Amino acid sequence: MGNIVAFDLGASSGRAMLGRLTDGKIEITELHRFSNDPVQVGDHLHWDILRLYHEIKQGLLIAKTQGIDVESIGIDSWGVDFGFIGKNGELIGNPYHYRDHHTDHIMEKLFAELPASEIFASTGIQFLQFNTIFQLYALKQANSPWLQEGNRLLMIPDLLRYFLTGNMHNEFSNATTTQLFNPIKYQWDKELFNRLGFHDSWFGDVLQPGSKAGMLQASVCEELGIPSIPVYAVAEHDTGSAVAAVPATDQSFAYLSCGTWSLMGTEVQEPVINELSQKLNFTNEGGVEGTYRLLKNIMGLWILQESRRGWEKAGKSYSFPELVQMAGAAKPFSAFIDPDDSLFFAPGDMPARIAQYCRQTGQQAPESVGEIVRCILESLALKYRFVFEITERLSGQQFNGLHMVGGGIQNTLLCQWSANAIGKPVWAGPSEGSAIGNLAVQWIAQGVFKDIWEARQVIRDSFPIVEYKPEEQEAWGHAYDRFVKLTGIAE
Ligand code: LFR
Repeated sequence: MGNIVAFDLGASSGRAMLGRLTDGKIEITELHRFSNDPVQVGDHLHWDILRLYHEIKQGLLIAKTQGIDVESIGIDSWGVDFGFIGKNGELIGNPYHYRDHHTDHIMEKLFAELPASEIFASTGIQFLQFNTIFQLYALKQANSPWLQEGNRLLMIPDLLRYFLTGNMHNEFSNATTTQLFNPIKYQWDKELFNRLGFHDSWFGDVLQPGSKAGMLQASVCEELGIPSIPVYAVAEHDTGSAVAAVPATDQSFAYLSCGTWSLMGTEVQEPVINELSQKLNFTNEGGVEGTYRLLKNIMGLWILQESRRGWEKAGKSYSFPELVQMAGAAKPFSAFIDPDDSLFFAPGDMPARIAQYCRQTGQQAPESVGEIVRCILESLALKYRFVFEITERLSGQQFNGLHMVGGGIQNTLLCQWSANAIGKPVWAGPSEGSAIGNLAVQWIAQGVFKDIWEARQVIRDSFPIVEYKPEEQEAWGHAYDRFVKLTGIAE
C-alpha cells in the first residue's frame, strides 16, 4: 500500500522516513538523515530553518531518484519555537533556539504582570522558561522589531508547511506548547494575549492532527520535478507523534518518550488542571483525537549528549555504546544529580556542572568518563521513578509497567535501570516513535486506519518490543531514598 513520508525533526538531527503498509504491517525505511546544527550568532542561538527546509526538499528528491511515488507527507518537530511572517509573506529573522539565554529569568518578570496560577488555569501547560509565551515576552522586553513587523506567528513545522504549501495554519498539538492556547475554551486565549500585549492576529486557525493542510505548491513541484501531493497536519509536536505511536493495548498506560528530552506521563481525555498539577509542574499538551498528554519534562539524555560533545571538543570521541559500556563498568550509586536542576539546561560543560552539583550536595564528584555517565543514567532512572509515581497520583491510575519509545531505548542499560528504579516492567519500542506516529496519523487522515487505537495495534504487530523485568530491587530502593534526600525533589 502507498508510500508516505514522515519528516521528523529533532534538536540534533532530522530524518525523512518512508512508510509503507505490507500485509497489515508497517515497514519503515530511512530515506534521508541530516544533522540539525543550531547556530550561535553574536549573543544568540538560532535554528537554521532554511537548512531544515532544504533538507526536506532533499528528502523529496531522494524519494524521486529512488523511483518512489510519495502519496503524502507530514512534518513533526520539537515544540515552542516559532518564526514571524511579515506583511509581504516572508519570514522575518531566524527562529530562536529554545535554549537561547534570552528567556533567562523572564518567568519572574512575566509573573509580576500576570500570576502563574492564572496562566496555568487558562492553559494547563507546565512552566518552562522557553515556552512561546515567555519567548514572546522576552522579545517584547527587548523591543524586538519582530513584534512590530510580524503579521503571523508560525511554529517550526507550521513554517516548513507554509514554505511547502503557501498556506498558513497553526497545528493543534504544537499550538498547545505555546502556553497561549486554552483547552477549555478550545481556542487561543485572547485574554492572555491582551494582558500581555500580544496581537490576536499573530495566531491563526488551529488545524487538528489528521487534517489536510494543503498541497505542495507549484513552485516547489517545479523546482523538484515532482507532482503535487497532500501535506497533512499530523501531531506536529514530536512528543505528540511519539505518544501516538506508543503500542499500548490498555487505554490507561504510562509512557516515556526517550530522546534529548525524557517526556513521561499518561494520555488523558481531558486536561488535568488543578492546584496539584500546577504545583508538580505537570503539563497537558494536546494530542491526537482530542486527547491530552499529562506529562512532565525530564532533562533526559541531553546531559549525556552535551557531555559527549564536550569530550569530543577536547579530542576524546566516544560512541554512545562505548559510553554506556563504561557506565556499566563503573561503581554503582556513587553520586546523584537532579537532572532537572537548571544548571543542566543550557549548552556547556556538563561534567563540570555535575561536579559543582556534587560539591553543593556534599557528594564526591564522579571523575572518570564511566563514573560521569553512570551518574547521569542512574539519576535519570531514579527521576523516572519519582515522576512515574506522581503521574499515578495525579491521574488516579495505577500502571502495570512503562512503555518507552524513542531513540533513547537503544541505551539498553537505561531501559533496564528504568525497570529497576520503578520496580515494574519496561516495554521498549519502537525507537522511531515520532516518525511512526507521524506516519500513523497520515494513514488515519487517509482513512487507512479507523483511529489511533487501530494504528497502535498495527504498530504493536510491526515492531519488536523488548521487555525489561525489574532487577536488584533492594539496592535500587535504597538508592532512591538517598536520591530523594540528596536532591530535595520531594520538598
Ligand atoms: C521534545 C520536545 C519536548 C519539548 C521540547 C522543547 O523534542 O518537543 O516535548 O518540551 O522538545 O520544544
